[in-house]
Amino acid sequence: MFQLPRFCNPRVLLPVLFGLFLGFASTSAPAGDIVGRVELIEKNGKKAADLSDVVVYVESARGKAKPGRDVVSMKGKSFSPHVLVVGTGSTVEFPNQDPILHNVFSISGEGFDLGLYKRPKSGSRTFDKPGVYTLYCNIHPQMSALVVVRDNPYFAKAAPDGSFRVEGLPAGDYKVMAFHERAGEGMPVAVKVPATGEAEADLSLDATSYKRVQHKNKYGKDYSLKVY
Ligand SMILES: [Cu+2]
Repeated sequence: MFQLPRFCNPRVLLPVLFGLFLGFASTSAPAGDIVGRVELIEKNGKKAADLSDVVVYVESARGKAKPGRDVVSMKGKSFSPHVLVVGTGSTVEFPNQDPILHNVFSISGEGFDLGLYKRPKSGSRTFDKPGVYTLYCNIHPQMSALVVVRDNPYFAKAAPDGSFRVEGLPAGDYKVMAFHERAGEGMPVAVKVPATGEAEADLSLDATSYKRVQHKNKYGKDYSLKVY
């Protein structure tokens, strides 16, 4: 009698096909990471010891940022985290964890004003446009925060030692840059990301010409001289 080859037997063939299917399903588009280290030269010419407020991001990259939800809390008359990086369309909550009133506002871009509230209330803002938003409190001049909004998903914050990893870029040529509030944006560094693995980039920021300027309140006036 005619016999089918053994691999046509469903008991053999089905597991093989299923295995192939799983293999394809787990194969996503090839992607590599950008890893490196950033340094920041302060006004006194010394290297900054804590780089955790540095944001690293990639220019000239396709791919839309995923909107997320993030939190910047107000505690002990301070915003935490001081620097946040998010994708366009993300909503940031600003819970007040202090028993005193705070008033988050920004004059960056269109500007916004969340008004006065205290614990346990919270306010929020959705950031639809890329950019760097400086946030203040209208009561406490010492309070400030930055929200960096990016329109592609390739960004990261540096670790305190300056190391960073931007994950999951399709293979290609990119420009990677760093930003810090005292230095602004540094010079872009060109990298070639492989289909798998890592590209390396070392970035440098210059804060030697930074001058601290006391910002105004939301009315464009000096803060009250009362010490808070
Ligand atoms: Cu405040």
